[in-house]
Amino acid sequence: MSVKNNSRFLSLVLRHKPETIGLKLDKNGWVDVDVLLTQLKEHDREMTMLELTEVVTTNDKKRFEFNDEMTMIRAAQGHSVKVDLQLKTKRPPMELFHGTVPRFLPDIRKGGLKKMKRHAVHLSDDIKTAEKVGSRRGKEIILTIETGAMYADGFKFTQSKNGVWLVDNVPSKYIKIKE
Ligand code: HQG
Repeated sequence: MSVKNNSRFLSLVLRHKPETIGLKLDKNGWVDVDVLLTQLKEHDREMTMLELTEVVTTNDKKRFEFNDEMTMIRAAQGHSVKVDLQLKTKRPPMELFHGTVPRFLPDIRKGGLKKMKRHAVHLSDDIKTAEKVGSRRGKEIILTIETGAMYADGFKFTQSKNGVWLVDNVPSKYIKIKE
């Protein structure tokens, strides 16, 4: 199995469907590394510790993280299962970006950005990342979010270890749409 393939499968089990290989994430999203390797093997997705480490260190978006002792692993963000990542709230820059596609704009204009199936709305501090995120679904549109104003109004922001900014929702009044 290639590193990319392993990474995709880890995203599935560490963010969305741990039950696929009989795993249970703890309330903060962590899984014991030995248990993970055992369950992977039992479900014909065997990975060595070396291969697992390779996925964690080479992953383009640093999607996974080990604890300091490397006995536990979790996804850094992007979950659809309920987890509390226990991230500290943090003051965001004045503006952050979100990439989406035209077909979602009417609903976003009406109801703002919602977390949909994930645990939070994902924002980035660079336009390039937002372009990449949006272009997964079609011709991307970049939304500029007035996060400084949101922060002043009491919205809580966190930043995952891999740099993604997370917020529960973004009302439309803070969204500037460049078309
Ligand atoms: C849209 C991937 C209608 C939102 C990416 C987005 C990112 C609305 C989609 C990370 C809406 C949700 C996150 C509303 C938001 N009405 N549509 N009110 N509010 N939307 O995948 O930000 O490879 O959950 O614009 O690269 O696209 O998984 O979020 O298009 O980093 O690591 O609903 O996921 O990373 O889609 O992507 P998603 P996202 P990974």
